[in-house]
Amino acid sequence: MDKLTKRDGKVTRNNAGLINMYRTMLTIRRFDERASQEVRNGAVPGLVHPYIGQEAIATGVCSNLIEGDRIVSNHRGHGHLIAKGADTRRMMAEVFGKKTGYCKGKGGSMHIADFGIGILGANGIVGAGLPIATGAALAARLDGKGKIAVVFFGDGACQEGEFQESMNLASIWKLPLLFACENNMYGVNTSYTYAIAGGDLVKRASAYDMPTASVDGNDVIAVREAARIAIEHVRAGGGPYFVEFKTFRWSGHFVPEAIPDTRPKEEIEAWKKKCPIVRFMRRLLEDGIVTRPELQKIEDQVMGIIDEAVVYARESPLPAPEDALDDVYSA
Ligand SMILES: Cc1ncc(C[n+]2csc(CCOP(=O)(O)OP(=O)(O)O)c2C)c(N)n1
Ligand SMILES: [Mg+2]
Repeated sequence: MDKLTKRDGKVTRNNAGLINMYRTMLTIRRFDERASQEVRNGAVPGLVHPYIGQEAIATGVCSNLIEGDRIVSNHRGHGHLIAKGADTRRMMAEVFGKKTGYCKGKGGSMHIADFGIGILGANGIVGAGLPIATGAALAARLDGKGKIAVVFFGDGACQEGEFQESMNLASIWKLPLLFACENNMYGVNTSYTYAIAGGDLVKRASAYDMPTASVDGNDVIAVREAARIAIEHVRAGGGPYFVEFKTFRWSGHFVPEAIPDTRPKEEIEAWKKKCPIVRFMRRLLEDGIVTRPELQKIEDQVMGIIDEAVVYARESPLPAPEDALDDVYSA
């Protein structure tokens, strides 16, 4: 394996950038650990879909984005939002259903959006982000400023009609869109090997006449490199690109654990050994990018950010009953 300190192809492995990616991955992990804990403690109305185990994907992909690029997320969206720069205090407040949250406490975890920084929203409807991102990519093309859209979606979303429609339109119109498919092997408890005809998402995407790749989604450097190649193609006007990131979700489908997790225990344990954060931390240490005390400092900073977000969320007011019909589409 190449040392991270060397230049490899066009990837400039700048130390600050690498450390920043590590900090982002850790922030995502600690955010979702804490949000899950707060749900279990009863502090949160509703539920959360933890992104724990998949942190390398949002982090590696978003590290290639520039101002003005847009992302569309899904129900497992906290990681995408943090990697694109969302404010963790307003995110946590939304998870807590508080007035200071991104949707004034009326949307919850699955509806967080921040248009100002290009986050067009998480989404509770499986597959629904795909046509939104296709529209965003069309808008980017019409604007002519070289911006792109990225849509994050799971293996389960590939069985929705919106997947087929979006892939087709993006291809015939050559839209600047990256399809970032997070294949975490299951949709709830259904294995993708059962749910996907032909068993191969890349083959399916190729049929829409776009370039494809399939990479280890638990290796942030591999993710970043695959996304860099794809985004370069997309930004240059080459049309859409499909990348499958193979990964695994550590938790049950959502927290609280109302649905029994029937995935094989050995499979879960085997994937935990491929923890994207531990793997990246080892590389950073081995290649002399960080020292253990520096890692501890990052851990302390991240815990401080998460503690602050929880205090902010706890101390914020609930939305007022008289505001219930404001900011909603129909009443
Ligand atoms: C249209 C639609 N069908 C079903 C559901 C219920 N549901 C929520 S998440 C999910 C599984 C999605 O799997 P995948 O896309 O692989 O994402 P993952 O949860 O694995 O991250 C299902 C079936 C839904 N929210 N929307
Ligand atoms: Mg899945």
